[in-house]
Amino acid sequence: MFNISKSVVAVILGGGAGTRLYPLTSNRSKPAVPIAGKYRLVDIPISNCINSDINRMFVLTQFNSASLNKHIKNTYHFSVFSSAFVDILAAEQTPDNRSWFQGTADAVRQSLRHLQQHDFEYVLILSGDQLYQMDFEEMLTKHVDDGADISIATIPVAEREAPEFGIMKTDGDHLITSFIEKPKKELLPEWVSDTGPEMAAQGRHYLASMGIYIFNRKLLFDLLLEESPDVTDFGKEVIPGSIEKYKVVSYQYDGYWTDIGHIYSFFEANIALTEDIPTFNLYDNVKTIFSRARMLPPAKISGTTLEKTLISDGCIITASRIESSIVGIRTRIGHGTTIVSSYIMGGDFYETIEEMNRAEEKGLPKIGIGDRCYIKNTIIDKNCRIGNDVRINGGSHLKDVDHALYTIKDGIVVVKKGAILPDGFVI
Ligand code: ADQ
Ligand code: ADP
Repeated sequence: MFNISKSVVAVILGGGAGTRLYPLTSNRSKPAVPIAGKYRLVDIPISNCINSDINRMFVLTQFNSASLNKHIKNTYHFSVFSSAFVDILAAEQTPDNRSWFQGTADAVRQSLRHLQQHDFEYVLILSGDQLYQMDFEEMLTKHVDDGADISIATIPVAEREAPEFGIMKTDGDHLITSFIEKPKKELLPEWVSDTGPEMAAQGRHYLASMGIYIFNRKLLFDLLLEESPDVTDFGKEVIPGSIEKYKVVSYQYDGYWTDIGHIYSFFEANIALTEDIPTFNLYDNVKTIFSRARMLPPAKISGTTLEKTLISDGCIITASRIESSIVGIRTRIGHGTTIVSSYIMGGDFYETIEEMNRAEEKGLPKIGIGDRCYIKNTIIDKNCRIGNDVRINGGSHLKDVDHALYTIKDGIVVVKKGAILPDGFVI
């Protein structure tokens, strides 16, 4: 029997060029993007690892933002007696490599010289932009029992989503027999699988890769350094190229899992947390989502009707109504304001009364959201100053745009970090 904490090292893919979550990633690396009011994206894979007893983790990121560093440094403190760590590996120029990570496999290849200093038998490769709670120990046990070289976590998906994923077919023993990365819609009929009666009843006939892989140590090093030193991507090259040569096995997962790598899916997954019984459970006694323990005061709310809303620590709210929304740490919201289906990320600090008065003298709104505003289908990044009587009515009637203060993508308005929207501003 293996000891999971001693035999596994996890590598979390923290993002490429970062265009998909733009503008949330214009000032910070993707793993540092705030989610669910008080967490960061990277807390999800890290928490899944910790809850699975995997406690040596590398976070690979294209650039090393101050907020990511600070978050990791202030959050994940392990005992001096354990070998646990979370290390950020940012793409770096070295004498023999002058480029950024060219893709997921290239990112892992460049991290191998850091990995090789540790003792382990298996590498767990994870995406940094997915919302799920998964027990990796179960996946690893199956990997070992099957005598697999590579295991891929898979989930049944419907026809509409299938073209966004790597789709595979397996034999009766879950051995992957063929794999296609992001198939065109017209090819889908050839890729139908038996996903079980429950999944089939939901129309989920395609077995998709979750982008979660277990590799045997030696194979990963041999593959990326000797056999295919030029491949750059797991989904496009490494996985399809390994099916014939190695024992590549599917681990089918039937729980909740969603990709949050695009503004719309990120928005939807956050708002879904406000449901009465959300599919992603933050309120679990065992599968804790870890994040930074901040010494923030309780939220203070006055005269506000709250419907299906998550309010984070340290907020000061006197709004009229907030509905199906997430309100992040230290958010201030003024009188008479209504917020519907929105994610307000909050603030990194409080302004003092003097600072607010000085800002007002200069005609600058306070940090937070002013009085009598109406905000719908919007993400407001941290430290924004939204004046009084501002109206932001996001929705599919709006065209995509990249404005200096905000963007609109798929009907979702994203107000950029630190943006100042003056009194009466309308989007
Ligand atoms: P995608 O998610 O489209 O498909 P990709 O863009 O390679 O694949 O991203 C995978 C993960 O790696 C993401 O978390 C991304 O942010 C990160 N990443 C991308 N480029 C990176 C780089 N250069 N450096 C560091 N991190 C990087 C993949 C698989 C599909 C599978 C889906 C499931 O290729 O087969 O179905 O994931 O979401
Ligand atoms: P979080 O609570 O979201 O984890 P961080 O502690 O990472 O926030 O970020 C707080 C940021 O706010 C830090 O970069 C800090 O320098 C900045 N900050 C704190 N107080 C002030 C202030 N009064 N004015 C401007 N920036 C501040």
